[in-house]
Amino acid sequence: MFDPGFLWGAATSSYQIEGAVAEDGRGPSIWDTFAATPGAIQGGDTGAVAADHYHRFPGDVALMAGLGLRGYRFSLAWPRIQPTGSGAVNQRGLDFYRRLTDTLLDQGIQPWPTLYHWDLPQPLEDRGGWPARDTAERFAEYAALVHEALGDRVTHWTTLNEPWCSAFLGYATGRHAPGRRDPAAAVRAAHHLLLGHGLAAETIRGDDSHVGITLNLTHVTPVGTEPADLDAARRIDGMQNRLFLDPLLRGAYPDDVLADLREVTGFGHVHDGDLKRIGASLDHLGVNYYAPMLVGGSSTPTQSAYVGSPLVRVADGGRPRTAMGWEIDERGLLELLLRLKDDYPAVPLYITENGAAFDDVVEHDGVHDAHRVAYLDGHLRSCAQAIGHGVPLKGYFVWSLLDNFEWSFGYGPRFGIVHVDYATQHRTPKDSARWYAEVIRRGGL
Ligand code: IFM
Repeated sequence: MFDPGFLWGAATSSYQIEGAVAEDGRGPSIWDTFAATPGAIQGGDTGAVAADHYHRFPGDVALMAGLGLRGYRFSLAWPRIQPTGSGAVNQRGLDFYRRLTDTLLDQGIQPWPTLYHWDLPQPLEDRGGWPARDTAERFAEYAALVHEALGDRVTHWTTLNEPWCSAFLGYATGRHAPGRRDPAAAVRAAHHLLLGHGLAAETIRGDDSHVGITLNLTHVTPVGTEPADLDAARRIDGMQNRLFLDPLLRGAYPDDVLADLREVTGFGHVHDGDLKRIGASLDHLGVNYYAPMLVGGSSTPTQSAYVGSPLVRVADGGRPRTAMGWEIDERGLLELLLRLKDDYPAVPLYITENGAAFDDVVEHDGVHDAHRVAYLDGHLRSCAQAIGHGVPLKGYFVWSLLDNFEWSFGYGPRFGIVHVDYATQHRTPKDSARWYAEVIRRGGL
């Protein structure tokens, strides 16, 4: 069961909702550049306007208060604060987040900021991006500036959102900004993201500042018992989960994953002392869970985000799917949470994203998104069960508060519990928003 202090929240990210990409001194990010690349984003969509949250945040915070949210997870756009990725602060950019934070606090909503949700300042990418060690140093400098400005109002900080995506979708498959296809660069990026997290944590942590990171984790099972299937499951679990969890919570990369990755690159970019810094950095861990993975061995090599493991295929588990094509399985969340408890040192856990895109229909009397209600209900039941088994789960943020820019899929998929009409920017709480408000009011299901 959920205790009275359980943090009930909703999440968004800067580039996905803010718009105002050229206002108040904001510099370009890799997502502005990528979105302007023909063919990169479905329908040629961009985040230029998005949900116009930059201008509409007071109304959006009022909406959150109306739903009874206790926490709001948002991200800060680094290029608003340091338009070129280094040097002096752009006060107007920082002021936006000051106003947002104050408005949240006025409504009794805990601000839960993420420092980096993928919008790297373009000038840093031009100097090498995350595959370059310097980007980790720049990130720590930026984190210190933000902490200095907001540290009196924020207690819980998240450094990075889903470094797996930044590294492997950004630098290996090219599906995300900056759109590079260089597996060795992706492996270096993964390490420098973790290092950036560790360095930032050193500057932020203190009596009143707790630091976490958000990882996109999954529950991996093999499709059969053949050695190739078992090896596929080991490899995918290694790349998706353990490549990040082990350095953060055990201070070392897993040997088997290092061996898999040696096909791709050496590890000269990992310097003495890096893992010590990364491994001493967490006060809490954010878990993003959407779907499980069923995998098997393959005889046909494929290029995927799982660099170093070409002989792996993703199998069909035969379950219903969301509009993203992701299989729905709340049991996977329970298994994942139990595994975190069993395999890693205890650290408070927060579900920092969980939710689903469905093909919502706007009717004359609202958006009756029963599929989303069922999805959220099932996953919250898994959370309750996990807590019953002793998992230190302290909060849950639904993804997402608002319909928003779903990266390379553009505005097609809708994850919000609040519908956004992009032509008018009118917000309509869906049935799921009303349902979630009631869950919060009751303190559980
Ligand atoms: O929209 C994204 C979010 O930015 C990161 N986690 C997954 C979500 C759904 O794809």
